[in-house]
Amino acid sequence: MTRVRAGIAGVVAVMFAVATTEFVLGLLPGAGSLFIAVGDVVIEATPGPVVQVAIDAFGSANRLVLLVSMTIVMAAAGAVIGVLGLRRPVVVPVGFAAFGVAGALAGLGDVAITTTSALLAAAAGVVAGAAVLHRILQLITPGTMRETATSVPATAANNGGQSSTWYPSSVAIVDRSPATSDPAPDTSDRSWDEAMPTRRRFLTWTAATAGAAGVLLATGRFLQDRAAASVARVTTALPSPSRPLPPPPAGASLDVEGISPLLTPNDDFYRIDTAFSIPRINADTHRIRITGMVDQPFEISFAELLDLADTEVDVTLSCVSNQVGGDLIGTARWLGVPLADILDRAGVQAGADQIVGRSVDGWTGGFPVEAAFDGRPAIIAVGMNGEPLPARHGFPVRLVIAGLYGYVSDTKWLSEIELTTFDAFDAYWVPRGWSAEGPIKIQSRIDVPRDGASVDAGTVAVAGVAWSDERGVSAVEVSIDDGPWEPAELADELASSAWRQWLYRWEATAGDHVLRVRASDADGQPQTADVSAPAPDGATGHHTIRVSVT
Ligand SMILES: Nc1nc2c(c(=O)[nH]1)N[C@H]1C(S)=C(S)[C@@H](COP(=O)(O)O)O[C@H]1N2
Ligand SMILES: [Mo]
Repeated sequence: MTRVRAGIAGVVAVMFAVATTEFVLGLLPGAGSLFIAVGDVVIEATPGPVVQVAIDAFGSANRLVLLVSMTIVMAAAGAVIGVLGLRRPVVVPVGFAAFGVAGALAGLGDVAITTTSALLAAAAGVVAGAAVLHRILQLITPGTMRETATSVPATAANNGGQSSTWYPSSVAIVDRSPATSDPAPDTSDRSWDEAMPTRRRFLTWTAATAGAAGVLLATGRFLQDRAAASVARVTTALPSPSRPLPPPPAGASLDVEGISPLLTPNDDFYRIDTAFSIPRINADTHRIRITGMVDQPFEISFAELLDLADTEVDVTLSCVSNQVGGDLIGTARWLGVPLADILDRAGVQAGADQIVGRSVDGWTGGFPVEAAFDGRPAIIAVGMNGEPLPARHGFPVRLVIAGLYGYVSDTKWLSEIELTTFDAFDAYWVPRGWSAEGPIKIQSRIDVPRDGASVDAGTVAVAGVAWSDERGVSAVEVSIDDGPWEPAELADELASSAWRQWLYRWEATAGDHVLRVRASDADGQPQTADVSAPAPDGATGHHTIRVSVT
C-alpha cells in the first residue's frame, strides 16, 4: 500500500513541478514553456520517417499526441522516483534535479525563453516537486511520525525505539526545516496532518498538490497568453494608410438580427493553426527574408514593413476544413504592404511558380505566383480591423491573399517568403493529403433562422452570407421544401474579395419546413448541389436547415 501511495505521490509531484515552471514563466517577461520546449527538442531529435508515421496516424493532432506521451513518460518517471524515494530519500532531489536539467537545457535552446527565465523556472520546479514529494513520502511512511516526534525531545522520546527503519530519522528531522511547504502552522507538537491517519494524510496531500498544480498551470498559461497579446498592443503603433478604404457602405450591411456582421470583430474571428502555443515574437527585432528564385534576396524588418504599410483591403478568410454551413470563416479589414511591391524589389525569376510563406514555427503555405500580381488583394499584413494583428492571428506579420483558402496562403507569424516551384516544394498540408492549390469554392450560409429553430408564421427574415473566390458573388437564391429557387436580395458589395450579406423574406406557413440556399459566382454559375467533404480541396453542397413554424 505504501509503495502504491509513494508512486502516486511521485506522479502528482511531477505535475506540481511542471505546473510550477509554467507559473514562474508566466510571471517573467517574454516567456514560453519548458514543457513545450522539451517537446520541441524531442520532435527535432526524432527521425523524419517516425515523425511522418505519427503525422499519418494522428494528423494535425500529432503535436498533442507527443505532449500527452511526454506527460505519460514523465508521470511514470515520477512514480519510480516516488517508490525508490521511500527507501532512498536521496533519489527524490536527484530525480527532480535530472528533470530540471533537461527542462533548463531545452529552455536555453528556445528562442522565446531567456536564459534567466529558463534557469529560474527549472530551479523553482525542482524545489517545488522535490519538497512536496519528500513531504508526502514522510507522511505516508509507517513510523515516520514517531521518528519525527523523536526530534522533539519533550513529547515522545520513548517511542523512538519502536520506529520502523523505512525512513531514516535524519530525513524526518529535515522535514522540520522551513524549506517545506507546510500548509498550516503547528498548533501543537504534532502538526494537524501528522495527527491524521496515514490514508487521510495521503489523500489530503495528494489532492491538495494536484489542485495546486492545476491552479498554477492555469494561472501560468493565462499570464503567458495575456503577455503575448499585450506585447502586440504595447509595442506597435499602426501607421495611417495612405491608401485608406472608405468606411464600409451602409448598404453593405443588412439590418437583420443574428446575421454575421460584415466585418468580424477580432475577438470573434475563427482561429486555425498547428501551433500548440502561440509563437511569441519580438517585434523590435523581427525580420522577414525574401529568398529562393529571386535576383536580389533581402531581409526586411517589421519596422520597415510598418512604414510601408499603406494599403487597406477587405478580405474574407476561409478555412478549407470549413463544413457547409460551418463557422471557420470571417472577414476583416487588413492593413499591409502589397506583396507585389516586396516581390518586385527582390525580382522574381522566370520559372518560379510558387510563393511559399514560412512561419517562425516552420509551418508553410504555398500559392501561385500569379496571385501576387493579378490584381487581387494580396498583402503582407500588419493590421486587422484597425489594430495590430492579435497574437493568435499572426502578430507581428502575416500574409493575406484573397480568393485562396488559408492553408495555402495566409501564413501567420511570417518569417520568410520563398520563391520556388510547385514541383520543388510541398507546403505543410500537401503531403498530408490536401490539394496543392486551394482556390476558395463558392459557398453560402443561412445565419437566421438557426437550424432547428421555431418561428412564428408570417414574414420571416431568412438571411446570411455568401462568398466565393476573389471575384465575388453575383446572386443568392433560396428554396423552400425543395421548391423552385427564389432570388434573395443582395446587400451592396463591400469588395469582391469579401463575403456578401443576403436576405430572403419568407412567407412562412405553419408546419415543418426545409430551407436551402445557393449562391452564384461572378460568371453566374450557381453552386453545385453535389455534397463533398472538406478534404482535399474544400466542401461543396447547399447549406440546408430545418425550421418549424407555429
Ligand atoms: N503559421 C501558421 N499560419 C497559418 C496556419 C498555421 O497552422 N500556421 N494555418 C492556416 C490556416 S489552415 C488557416 S484557415 C488560416 C486561419 O487564420 P486565422 O487563424 O487568423 O483565422 O491561417 C493559416 N495560417
Ligand atoms: Mo485552414
